[in-house]
Amino acid sequence: MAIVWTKAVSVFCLVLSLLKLSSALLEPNPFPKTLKECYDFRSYNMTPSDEVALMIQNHCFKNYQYKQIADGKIWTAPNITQEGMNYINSLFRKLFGEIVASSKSKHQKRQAAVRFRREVRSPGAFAPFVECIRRLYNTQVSANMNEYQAIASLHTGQALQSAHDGAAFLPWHRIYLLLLETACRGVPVPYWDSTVDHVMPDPTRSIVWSEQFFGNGDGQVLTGPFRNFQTTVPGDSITREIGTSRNALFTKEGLAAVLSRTRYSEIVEPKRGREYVYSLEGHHNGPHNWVGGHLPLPWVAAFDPVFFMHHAYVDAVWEVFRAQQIRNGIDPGRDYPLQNEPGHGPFDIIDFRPYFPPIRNIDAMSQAVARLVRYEPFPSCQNNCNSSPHLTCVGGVCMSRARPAASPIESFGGAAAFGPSAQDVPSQSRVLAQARGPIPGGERFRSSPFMDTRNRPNTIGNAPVAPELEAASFQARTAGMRSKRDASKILHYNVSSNAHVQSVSSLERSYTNTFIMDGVIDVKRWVYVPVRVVYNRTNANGNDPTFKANILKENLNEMCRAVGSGASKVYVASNGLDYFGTYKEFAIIDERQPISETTAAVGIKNPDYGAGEVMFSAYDSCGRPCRPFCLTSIQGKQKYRPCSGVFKISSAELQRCVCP
Ligand SMILES: [Cu+2]
Repeated sequence: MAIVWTKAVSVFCLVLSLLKLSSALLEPNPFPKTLKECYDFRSYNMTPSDEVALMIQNHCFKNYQYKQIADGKIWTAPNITQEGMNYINSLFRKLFGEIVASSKSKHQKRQAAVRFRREVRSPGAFAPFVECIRRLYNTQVSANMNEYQAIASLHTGQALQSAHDGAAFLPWHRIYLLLLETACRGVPVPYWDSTVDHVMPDPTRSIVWSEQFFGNGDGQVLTGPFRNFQTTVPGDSITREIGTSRNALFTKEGLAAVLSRTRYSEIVEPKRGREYVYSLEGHHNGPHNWVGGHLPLPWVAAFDPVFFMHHAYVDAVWEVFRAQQIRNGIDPGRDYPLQNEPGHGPFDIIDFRPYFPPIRNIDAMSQAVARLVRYEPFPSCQNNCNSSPHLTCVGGVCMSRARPAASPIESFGGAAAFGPSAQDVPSQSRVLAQARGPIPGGERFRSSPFMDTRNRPNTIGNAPVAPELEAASFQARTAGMRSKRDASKILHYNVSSNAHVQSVSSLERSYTNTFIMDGVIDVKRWVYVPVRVVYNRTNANGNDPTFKANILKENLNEMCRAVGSGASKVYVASNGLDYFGTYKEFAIIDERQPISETTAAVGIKNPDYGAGEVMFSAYDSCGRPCRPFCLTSIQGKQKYRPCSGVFKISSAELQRCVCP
């Protein structure tokens, strides 16, 4: 292993933004007041470190953006027609009627209609759900959208921030599942227990990836009940690439780790370092990433119905946790963290933007809501794997059966599409997926706590892992290694988890941007600004305390290790302050040089679509932030000066009228 960081070094990289542009004019601006206040407040009386600096940056920006959206200054929801809104509103009305009835039934001893969710492979569990999903998919709400797509569209935009990375994750998705069941007139969503796939020698062989269940898992979905499903982007057919991320499916070890905790705050995000292994949301990320294709991309994940079956399992795990809390004398309806990210507070309205149902996060934690659902116990050898013909008891645990070898999808390419030896043989589904290019879906879910070394590299070339997620995944890996031991102490699982550290260089990967601006995917709304990146390597005795690295040296070695060439990435991002849009690009710098300089082209709002305000930020592959410098004119001389990184974007023509 080549160790590039022979001694602790601190990095001082400068971002130098160019002033003049062909189509847009940028004018340096100070930080918006509330953003500045957040930075000041968060960094007050604190020993600055680079790791903390990036966290403060992210937190403050998220906070600011949330306020901007709440004030109606940014529009994030996808284009949805009035008919679509009416449809969703009618579903919410029905659901709230049921919740109200359920909250009264405790006193009146009246049983509300209970949705009995069963494992997807249990006899009779899957067919009624399929029937409903296909009905919703074949019913238009408006010319450009069917009922299923209208529901899937709720899992996009700003709502994603209030639905993920925090305590509201579980209540939000609980309401979401109930909403789909309301659309299905009470037909329950079956849950997909992927731990029974994980214990297979090769989980990609599972029966669920056959036309009997979810359809094919390699490329565009061409078989099974969801074949040829599309998102609302024209021509965007749902795609999968199972077993090609580094993440493991849901594991017994992950389940045991979550259930080893007693308080809600212990199993919800944000969790860093070794505590990540207790995060239910963290383990939920695993199957999203493992399935690949659309599922790892929050903006479009819900367009694949596998999303809902996976989330029903996550909800089931939460329900087991809640039952355990009740036995321990904790009221799960009141056990909520005190400190929360914006949108995740107990009294924040549950965020289904552009619909704001009259229900708060804490309300969705109530037993009145929980009582609407009952779960079949997880398949175990004791319950004969719920009598499923597709599960078998092996070594004390239920394991999924493999799909028949001659599954139709595998005959498309004339050979098996799965398996290590056959993965290069193109199947029709794979060829179609390859031809369509990257999915315009935004950033990925964070990496899960456990990795699976059996997984193969992604060959279709979908959107790669975003840089900050790479860093998080390092922490997750170390956490995973440690608590796997903790978890096995608790429950003595005998199953090999196949979860090991896997090191993959990300240098050759590109970053795929979403081109989503104000809820619309459109490349014309973006223009590009050249940003100069100057990477200045000084030793640890450098005299700038702000940039003094105090991350452990070993961590630096692991996190920031280059591939031996000395080349490393610096990420440059633009974040809209008064529009909803993020763009990220990276520049390759040479760490062997004392000073390395390069330029990255970063997308910002096209001023043809109106003036805007943008903030640039940059950080290296270790998460150490850069300092922005702006080109300013002082007494007729062009000079770089420290600045906020915030710019006003206005059109060049407009500017010409003002300046003679
Ligand atoms: Cu989600």
